[in-house]
Amino acid sequence: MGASRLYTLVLVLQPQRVLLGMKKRGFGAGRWNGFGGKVQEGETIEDGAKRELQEECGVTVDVLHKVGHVTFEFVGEPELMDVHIFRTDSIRGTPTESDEMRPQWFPRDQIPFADMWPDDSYWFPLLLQEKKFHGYFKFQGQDTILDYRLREVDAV
Ligand code: 8OG
Repeated sequence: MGASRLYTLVLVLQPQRVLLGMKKRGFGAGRWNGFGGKVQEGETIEDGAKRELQEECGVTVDVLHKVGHVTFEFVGEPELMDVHIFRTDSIRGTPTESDEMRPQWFPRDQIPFADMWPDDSYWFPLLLQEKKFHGYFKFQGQDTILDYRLREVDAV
């Protein structure tokens, strides 16, 4: 254990609503999520986050705020997933469906946790309160959390 791979995740949070996308294929298919993916060689984590947001729902963003860093371990998988989570409230363009994601706005009090990754129920409340956090979740398969740690931090 020890090797990890960098991923991004962007949540667009506005005063009354949150933008999520239904993942249409691949890892996490069938779940609502923010937008993101693997950081590519030669790009910064933040640039990777902006690129994925644009590729997956067709919108651009000037400023991203770092809000969280969560590490995922999947039993039997040698590589940890190191996910850097960002928030923004202002996007340019209209969210548009892509091959990977079908975007939809949700009222802040109607977030579809039952159809999201199970760890999101733990850290989304912190995100919605504009708090910053570090977390670790150990999964058995994609539905069962065996162990976790989550704490608020002053800086990500
Ligand atoms: O490239 P790909 O779409 O496979 O990248 C995975 C995306 O899913 C990336 O944005 C990180 C994100 N992601 C996980 N695990 C979890 C999770 O438990 N909760 C949420 N909300 N997102 C996750 O890889």
